[in-house]
Amino acid sequence: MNKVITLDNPPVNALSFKYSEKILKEIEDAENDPSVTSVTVTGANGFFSAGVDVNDFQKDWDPSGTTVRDIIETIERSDKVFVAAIDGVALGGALELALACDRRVATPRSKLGLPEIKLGLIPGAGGTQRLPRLIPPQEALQMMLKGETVSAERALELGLIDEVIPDVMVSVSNHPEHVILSSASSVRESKGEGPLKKRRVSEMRVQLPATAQAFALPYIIAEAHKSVPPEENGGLAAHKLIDAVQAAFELPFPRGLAREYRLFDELVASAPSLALRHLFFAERELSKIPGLPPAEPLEIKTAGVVGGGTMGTGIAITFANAGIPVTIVEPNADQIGKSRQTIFGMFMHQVKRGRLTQEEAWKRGQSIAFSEDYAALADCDLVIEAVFENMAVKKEVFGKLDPLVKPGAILASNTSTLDIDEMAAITKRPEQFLGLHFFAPANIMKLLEIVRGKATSAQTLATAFKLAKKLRKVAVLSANAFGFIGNRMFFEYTREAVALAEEGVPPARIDVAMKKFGMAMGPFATFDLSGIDVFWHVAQGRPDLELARTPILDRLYEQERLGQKTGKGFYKYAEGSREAIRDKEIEQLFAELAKKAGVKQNPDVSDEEIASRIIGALIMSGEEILRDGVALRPGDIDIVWIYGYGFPPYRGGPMFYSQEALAHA
Ligand code: 3H9
Repeated sequence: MNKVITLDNPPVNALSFKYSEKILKEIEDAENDPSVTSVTVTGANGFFSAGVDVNDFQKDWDPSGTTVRDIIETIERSDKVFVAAIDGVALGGALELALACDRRVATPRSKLGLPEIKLGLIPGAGGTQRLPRLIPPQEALQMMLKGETVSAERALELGLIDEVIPDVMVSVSNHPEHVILSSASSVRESKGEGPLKKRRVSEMRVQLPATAQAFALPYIIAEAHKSVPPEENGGLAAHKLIDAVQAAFELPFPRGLAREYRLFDELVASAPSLALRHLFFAERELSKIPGLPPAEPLEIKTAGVVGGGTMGTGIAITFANAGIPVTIVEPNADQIGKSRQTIFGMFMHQVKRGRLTQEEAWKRGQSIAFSEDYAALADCDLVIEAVFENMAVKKEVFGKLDPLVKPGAILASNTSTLDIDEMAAITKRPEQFLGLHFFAPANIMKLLEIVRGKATSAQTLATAFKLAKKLRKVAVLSANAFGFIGNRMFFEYTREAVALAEEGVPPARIDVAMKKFGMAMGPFATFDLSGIDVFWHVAQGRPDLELARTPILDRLYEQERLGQKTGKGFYKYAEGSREAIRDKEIEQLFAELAKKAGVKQNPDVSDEEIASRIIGALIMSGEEILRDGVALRPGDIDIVWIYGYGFPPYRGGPMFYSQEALAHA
């Protein structure tokens, strides 16, 4: 008789300590029941399972209690045949459980992966030892290093599963026998013969590609180490993962497994993993808004964008990518031409890269329409304004839009600093008004700040969060305050960088120190990328801003040193190149300005001191934002800085970093 064991622990069937105990007991019962000859493990709630419950690591991870490892060891010892029947997501410890079974089958919609690296961990229930034995070892290594899922179809190609089965699993709980019959009858060794036999992955040998010689192993391992960041810069888990896979190549299974367990248990307590787990939970908190009454989100079926500049075009591409038809209103025919070209170029690039088929690219391109007339937006469910960052201009846009766009539709501004309420007041629908602050390039950057005006309704906010998910953005709620969360902090961050330059530290050195800290880009390189004029314009409107009081912005603006776009900013750029070249002129300019203002020179600071001053300013600003209620939680700020400003994820974001630093002070 076949016994079906269903993982059923809503929402995602996570294998917590407690739930693992229950499953272990079911498996032991099956083991002790002589009438049971085979066991099918499957999942309920539309998932196989998301793996081990990440909450368990937050407490004291105690592998001596019952974990998925015990379940797997029991399966491994059993003489009965185990089949993993996967429908939906099978991740982490759950896929490791499937790897310990004798057969694996999955429905076409299933996704399988070992994403532990994204939490700063490695697979810790045999995954690093079994996967390289089951599928080509280099594929196994890459799959675990990237932490990405594979489709059922790809899993079959790789040999990770034995068969893709149709939708039989969907009805598994109603017809438990059906699954094993279906899978068993279709996964026989040779069609139509005999019952399933044991086939333990742990007893297989790592299969090197036919061309590889014995010496290929050390080469593969050495190359892998070279391909990941250094241990101290976010690469800790990756290096440990490679060590564990090396053990799979070189050691007998039990010894390799012991090494994996040890490395995993070490990583659970490591600083990068704590930081990445903090971000995992922070990201899932984002849409939980305390005190907000529940509201049914509206469906956004069509969208409009006012302004066909870089930002408007990027926003339109984002909608097209999500399957939402979008109309760009742009009065300038030249600009329409440029926008069309950007869209065409971007989709062609995707086709060249093999990310989109020609047909799909064409379809997406066709879903972006252009018009010179606001009336084309009358039937849109949402219209986003992406015109010049100036209050008068924006008010004029909303003054025209509001009477034209159908009642009930949402109006949004893509402003990065301006007052949402002032714009909403122009319209007769302040409840359906909010800020949707995309980051440039809008079709690439994952961050979206949702800015809540004083009248923005719960339904409008719920719609924005739902839309963000569809657009594949990470949405963070901000109150309506100057610069919202990200840019307000960015001004403090850059002000401190400028202060250091005024004290005689070359901008290029400051950037190097910040990159060493882990920032994706230094502050001066960011100035040059965004355009000095952008900051200069913001400063004109906010003379109270400390950054606005530093004379350097005025001087650069006067000299038309606007950054990459003019070939000169805080760096020099060769014609057509984005490579920043250190520029002594800038250092002289800083020296002159400092002399005039009587700023004491102190160029001999260490890299650590540079980072600690700049990050310190960032943290102070974050604390202020929390006090003012602009951000809901420290974790929200962390997410903004990770996804919008290139803060290193392995440090958990500025607020988490400061909390950790305090804890260890
Ligand atoms: C591991 O397995 C270690 C082993 O190798 C070794 C052990 C010895 N734990 O994302 P969603 C919650 S490490 C706890 O909004 P979706 C999530 O917090 C683990 N909770 O939905 C949320 O809760 P709430 C390796 C989890 O449909 C709810 O489920 N596994 C876990 O967009 C819905 O989540 C991973 O890293 C979990 N493992 O996406 C998997 N997973 O409603 C990480 C989810 O209270 N998870 N929750 O806010 C995912 O990738 C996605 O959540 C998933 C669903 C694709 C499953």
